[in-house]
Amino acid sequence: MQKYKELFDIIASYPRILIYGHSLPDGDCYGCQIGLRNVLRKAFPKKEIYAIGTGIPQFAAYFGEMDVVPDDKIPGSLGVLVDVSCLRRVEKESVNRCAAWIKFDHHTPHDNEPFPYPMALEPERVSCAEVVVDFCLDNKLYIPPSAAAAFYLGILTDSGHFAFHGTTHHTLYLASVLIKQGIDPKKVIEYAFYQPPEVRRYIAYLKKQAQFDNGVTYAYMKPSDWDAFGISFKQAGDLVNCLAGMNRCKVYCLFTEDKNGVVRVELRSNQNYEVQPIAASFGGGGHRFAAGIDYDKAEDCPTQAIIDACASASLYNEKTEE
Ligand SMILES: [Mn+2]
Repeated sequence: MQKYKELFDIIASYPRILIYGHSLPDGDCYGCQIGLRNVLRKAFPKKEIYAIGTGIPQFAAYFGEMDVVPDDKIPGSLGVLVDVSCLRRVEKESVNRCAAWIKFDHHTPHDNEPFPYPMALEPERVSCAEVVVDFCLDNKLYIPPSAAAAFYLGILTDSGHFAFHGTTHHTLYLASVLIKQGIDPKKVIEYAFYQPPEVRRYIAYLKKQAQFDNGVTYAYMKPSDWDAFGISFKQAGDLVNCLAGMNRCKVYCLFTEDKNGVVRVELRSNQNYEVQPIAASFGGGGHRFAAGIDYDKAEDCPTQAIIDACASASLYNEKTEE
């Protein structure tokens, strides 16, 4: 594909490549960063290629460590964004000091999240890892087993074990290509969906706190709620999918407040109600059926207004598109 070739040529023209992802990295973001780094290191052994950000520390021993890069290495580098819509949403602000930028992404585009640089943006994909793997295949790049495992992690987590809207025959095809590279799919699943006992205990509590109103399942969790279980803000905020099966709801949403007042809002629908326009109307973003909003201060989070907006979410009719 022409755009994959163009992105490859840009990567080929820089001596140093820095791969960035979004804040609170998930399996898709981390998997794309590690996977693309390991592919490019094989393709370009003379270049310096780094994955920058927090990654998922508890996965590092199996899938690979993130890199720490001295500040003076940033200028002159190509910044490659994966699974993130725009520079503002990148986890590490050093991205702003790169010489140029490209991205691989699958977020629904929005005017508030401009990216006026070369990119492969494919919002119909259930995971960004699929975009990156297709880029590798199209350019005939060797995918080492370490990269294949990381990409497989990305596909598995963003597709919810191949269950979410956007999973296609091509998703499964790419999964089979990755497995052929010599990965252990069972091991990747064990990592991807492992929940420590304290998280399982918190999930039981979270479900008890959840409310159901006007077709919306929701819970607002304060620091005292999750801290008592010995889990982190990120672990607590990642659990929106636990609310999915509780009621037959249009939309389910999880509000998680951090100790410093930050509120993370996650909106989902498994009944084809569009949540991305709702998130965007409150300054957030994401995908058609999975989106989020962040607030720096709890008092700025209009909890009831968000719940009300979810109650009047519109049903997506695929037939009217294309
Ligand atoms: Mn993703």
